[in-house]
Amino acid sequence: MSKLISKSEIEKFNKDGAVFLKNKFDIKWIEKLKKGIERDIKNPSPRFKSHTTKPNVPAYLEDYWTWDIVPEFKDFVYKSPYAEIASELMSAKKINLVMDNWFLREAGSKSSTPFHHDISYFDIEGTMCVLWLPLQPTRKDEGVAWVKGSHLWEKLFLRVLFKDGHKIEGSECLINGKKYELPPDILGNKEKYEFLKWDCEPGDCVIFDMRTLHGALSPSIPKKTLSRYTLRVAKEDAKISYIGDWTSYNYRKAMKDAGYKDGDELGGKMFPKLYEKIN
Ligand SMILES: O=C(O)CCC(=O)C(=O)O
Repeated sequence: MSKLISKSEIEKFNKDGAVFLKNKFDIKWIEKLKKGIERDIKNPSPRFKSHTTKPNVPAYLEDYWTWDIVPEFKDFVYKSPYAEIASELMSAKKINLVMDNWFLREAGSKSSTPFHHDISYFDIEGTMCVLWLPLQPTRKDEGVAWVKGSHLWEKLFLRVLFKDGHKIEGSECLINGKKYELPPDILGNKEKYEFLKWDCEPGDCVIFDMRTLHGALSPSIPKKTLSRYTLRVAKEDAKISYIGDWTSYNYRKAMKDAGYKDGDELGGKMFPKLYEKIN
């Protein structure tokens, strides 16, 4: 029986590929994550980057895989209600961490999020979901929009770089029997799709399926600096699955060095267990 979310929220997540959840996170978590971003910006990981190519203009910034170096993020990952909420949404017995990120669009930034789905960026397959947690009030046109139902298309798309220009990485290919295609031109064909987007107050969030396409739909330029924390987790069916070199990121080496092999279940240092259902 679900305790933290309703049956209709679970149905929406399964049917639409993204669900808006009102006021699920205490404001203390929001304040903590903002402090985490401030700390990270002062002392970023080697993965920190700006997606804005022009110098001296408001930027779109990101760091990722910092949960074990920023104490505020570690606290959120292990102690916030997210892992349990995710277990209810995905009917999971067990939840393991996949990866965290934060994104920050400085006031006036013209850089935006390309349409993509997260599944292609990870050497993991199985049932996974993503938390998108805005840390300031964020109007629906200032954030991200989700393509309703796109998690059920049974398609895998090549990854798109967030850097201005939104270059597609690699070319169509077949890996481990799976076809990776060019992503559809969502912005050029908006009338073909149904979009989901929500106004969010601090404490509200969107949780979406790892396969759901999402990106910035509107060219709206934020008047205030906006940031969000995102966190990917997996159900017990998830396994390590190294995909093509077109997705080679610097953490694949860390995964291989730590001994993760194709077909391994998630666990250990990089993908710790966050929640397990009792009985
Ligand atoms: O919030 C953003 O700016 C981008 C989030 C996103 O696309 C993701 O986490 O996959």
